[in-house]
Amino acid sequence: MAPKYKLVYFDARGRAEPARWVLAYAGVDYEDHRIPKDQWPTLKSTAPFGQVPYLEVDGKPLPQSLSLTRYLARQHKLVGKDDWEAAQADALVDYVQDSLKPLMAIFHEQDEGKKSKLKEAFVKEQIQPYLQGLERKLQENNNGDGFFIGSGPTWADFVVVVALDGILGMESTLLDKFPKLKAHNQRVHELKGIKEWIAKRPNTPM
Ligand SMILES: N[C@@H](CCC(=O)N[C@@H](CS)C(=O)NCC(=O)O)C(=O)O
Repeated sequence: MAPKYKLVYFDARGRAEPARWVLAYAGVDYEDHRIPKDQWPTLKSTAPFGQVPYLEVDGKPLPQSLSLTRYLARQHKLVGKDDWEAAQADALVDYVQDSLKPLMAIFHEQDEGKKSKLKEAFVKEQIQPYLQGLERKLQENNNGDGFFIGSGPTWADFVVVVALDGILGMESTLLDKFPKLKAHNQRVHELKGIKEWIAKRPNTPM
């Protein structure tokens, strides 16, 4: 029997969105449970490691966004065709995490003037070498006209596109100098399951 999945997070895309894309692409039913922020203080102690997201599989909890997304991807054959491809996908996901490190400081900055300066430095400078790296990596496979690894999408494509979508929200011209990445972004958005999810998902700022 198919396992029963419940994905627990806040009412946001954030760290849960790549897992939602894996489930959407795989066509799997699940409960997309969104905790209202005001209920979090009472629920925090019930979450594994006191954090979200976590995934319940037949009632058993699995914490850590990347671990649970990788688990779902493995369950639904979205990690690549062998260990080498799976390692390539892992490396790409780690690279994306590196690229997002400056976002925490932006998120926590209270002073609006400083916040907008940090944002500008992020989109104009800090993220740029990572975009170049992603463009180059994409080009190494199928001339950049397919997906990052192998012949079809892996969860790493979803992690990249979800992250870039967040940054495109800060700067809409972000990918203009990266034609392969830009086309890849559209290609992933058009995938069956992903397209329908994006059309129906709750509209949240993050
Ligand atoms: N490394 C963890 C980080 C989880 C995390 O920082 N979660 C935040 C929301 S994005 C959270 O639970 N914040 C509330 C809290 O820590 O009380 C993951 O990737 O799942």
